[in-house]
Amino acid sequence: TPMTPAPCDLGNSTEAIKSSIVNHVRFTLGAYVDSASPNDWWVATCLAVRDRVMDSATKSRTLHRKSGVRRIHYLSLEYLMGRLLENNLRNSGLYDSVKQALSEMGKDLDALLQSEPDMGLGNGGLGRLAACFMDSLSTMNLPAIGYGIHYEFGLFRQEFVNGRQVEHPDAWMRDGSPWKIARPSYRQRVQLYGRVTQRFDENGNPHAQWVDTKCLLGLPWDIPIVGYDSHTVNVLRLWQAQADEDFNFKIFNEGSYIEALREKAIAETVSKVLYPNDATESGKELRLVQQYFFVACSLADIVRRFKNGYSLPWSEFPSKAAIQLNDTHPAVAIPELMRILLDEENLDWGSAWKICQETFSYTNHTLLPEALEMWSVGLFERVLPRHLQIIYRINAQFLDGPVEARWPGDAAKKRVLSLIDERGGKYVRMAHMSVLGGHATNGVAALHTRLLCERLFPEFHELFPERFVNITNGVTFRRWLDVCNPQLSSLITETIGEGWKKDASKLRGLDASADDAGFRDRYRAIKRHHKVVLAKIIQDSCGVCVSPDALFDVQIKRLHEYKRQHLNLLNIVTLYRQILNNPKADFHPRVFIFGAKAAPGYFLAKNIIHAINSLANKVNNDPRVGDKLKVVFLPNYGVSLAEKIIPAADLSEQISTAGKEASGTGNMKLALNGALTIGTLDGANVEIAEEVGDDNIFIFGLTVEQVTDLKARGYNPWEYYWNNEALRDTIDWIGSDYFTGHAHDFKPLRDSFLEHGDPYLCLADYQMYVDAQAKVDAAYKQPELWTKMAVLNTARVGFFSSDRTIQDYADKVWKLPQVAVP
Ligand code: 26M
Repeated sequence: TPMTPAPCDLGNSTEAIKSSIVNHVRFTLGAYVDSASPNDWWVATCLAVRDRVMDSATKSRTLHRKSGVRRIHYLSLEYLMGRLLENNLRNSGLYDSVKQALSEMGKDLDALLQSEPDMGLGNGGLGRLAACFMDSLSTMNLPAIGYGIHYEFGLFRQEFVNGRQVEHPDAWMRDGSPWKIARPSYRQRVQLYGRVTQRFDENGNPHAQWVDTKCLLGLPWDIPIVGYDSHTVNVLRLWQAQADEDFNFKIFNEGSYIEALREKAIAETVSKVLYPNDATESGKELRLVQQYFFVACSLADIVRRFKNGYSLPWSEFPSKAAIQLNDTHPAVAIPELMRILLDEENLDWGSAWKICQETFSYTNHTLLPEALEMWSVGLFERVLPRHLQIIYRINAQFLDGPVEARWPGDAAKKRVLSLIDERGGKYVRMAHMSVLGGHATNGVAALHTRLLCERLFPEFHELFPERFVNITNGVTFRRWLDVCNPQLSSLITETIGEGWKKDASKLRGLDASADDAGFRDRYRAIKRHHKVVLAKIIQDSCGVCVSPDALFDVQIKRLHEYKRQHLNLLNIVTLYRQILNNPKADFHPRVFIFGAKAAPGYFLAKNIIHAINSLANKVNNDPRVGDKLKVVFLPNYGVSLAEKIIPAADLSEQISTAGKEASGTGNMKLALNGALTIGTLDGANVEIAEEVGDDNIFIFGLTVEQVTDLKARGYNPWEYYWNNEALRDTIDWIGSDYFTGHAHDFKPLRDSFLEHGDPYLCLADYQMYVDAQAKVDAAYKQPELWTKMAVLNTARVGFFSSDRTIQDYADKVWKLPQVAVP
């Protein structure tokens, strides 16, 4: 019998870690310790950590398989992971020993941590939420696999040239990544295009057969996800597209060597790049191919595990696998599972459909009509002919069954409920299909879920009220407090013990400290420390000198009209005028800090960036303004920059038009770190206000109902323009040549306010916003009051931990038990 040695424990002592790191420098990287580069040390450190984590990953996987519990499979086109080393060190408890080991070898851990490139495989909120969920799933001991695409290029790197956004490719992967492991034995083959014929099974029953297809291979890369103080290590499995060798060989043999390589290059474009939109549907074929590619690979992987792991009838599939659709982007999973069950496993329609509905659930992340995914039937039919047939049959059964029963003969109801939109061309409605093909649909904040039921899906809600649930978003307090603000994390632990790290509701224990002057001093000192660090970053990247004693007013999020960075701009221009008109006014110095990427094809968003940068250039260099006002737009906003800005923020701008922001999650991170919110009653702001109390937040603006009424009455921005002199002067100034020397530069922005109807009601909310900002100024002048409010924010936002969110999903949607890994 073969002799395999017992698995060895690598050990977590400083000495053991030192030798692991040195071994990786020598044997993995082939370098000498004396001459290894900083990157070599970083890679070797990651690998030393990975070695220790991989064993837990294998243990978790084995335990999950043996215990036979249901697993959650999270399907998402985006994962905005950011950097991994520091998070993995803090979560695994290896931080201190690794820091010590490196320092004994003359290396600085902090410098290594900062050299890691961001893993930016997402656009914004939706992608970052998926990353927070992966962290919480491992922490909460829930058996989970995240599935996504191994993009070669993540979200573009942003630069400003003369104040305008310029995009560059993000080559995060150029040198590989020590965190990912290829799993060639789990490679999958997927079909695309082709046509549908019939075949007969052994009983003579007809089945559809998908033939003459093109094939792609999917190579999985696994990234371990370490939970905090838990032994569960789940994996994130990302698929890379490759050419099908068999397919190529045929062409090789026909002598078209160069042609064959061209095919290979085309195949590989499928996982090449993340689409940089975060709210507008583009309808591009490659995007549909990306969606199907990763969905087909993931489902084949899930089905393989079910068939190999158990010998159970198909009806038991949902008891082993739950699948969550992160928005409609992976919704083609519904017809794909139907196709597998019908065409490959020979199930009848009714059984297959029941399995589908028990398996899937869907999270909606937006109500914006332009973001709702619709694929033209022609395109869909060309790429996925069999899936279109299945969708038509799902639709027919739905309209002739439950819809006809509920509203007999009502053609209008059928038009709005149909999976096919026929109001001008034929389109597949992916959101409709997602509601229909699963057992639960959730919104991401209380208000959002209400609007989902009342406005987006009123008829579906009438038919299936029990299917709709609210699960308010959350963020991981490990990254958004422990990692980015270790000083505050320590102060909290010193004050109330460390129970809050596993149960964030315990943060309420800090409530009493808000009245403790000594505690407030320490809290304020920590905030000031982070402001000094951020001031240095601002100096280095914007060349602007800002005072850490100024109020740091922060708006960081994707650039979109509904988020209203241009409302913020209107206020800043108004303040600028006030300062020039009244230099002696008692106004506390303020630094307006922006971070935002605009979708490359979003013209007005880019115009807003240019306007803010041009305003910054004027304000920052105007001697009449001095230190009273500074405006900075930090380039290339992303997870790592957020980790620097958030702990340093005094004020958090959450000023979307009521009813437009599904939840927001930056609002939670900022409140947790003691920034006060100035915000509208939108998304999770509503619940943040309920938690922190009305005295500890600055709420302004029209409510959802008021927005609806105003629009119904006929909103006319000109009325606000003519009735408000300050507003008129502000807009006229933006439309002048003052900021760049060219009056036409910001004509698109000016026209959006006046000529194009101001679709997001900036002018209607303007005065209320300016007034709320004046209250902020007054409060900031009372440091003890301000700090008290900030402390109460930290103390009262425990509800917004993604651990709570994930527990809600586990209880209400997935019905998953926790499985402790010993
Ligand atoms: C669409 C077409 C082509 C390419 C990309 C897209 C696309 C990508 C991302 C569309 C939407 C995308 O994300 C939407 C999103 O990020 N929504 C945000 O989700 C957060 C988490 O739930 C919420 O907090 C935000 O309010 C919501 O805007």
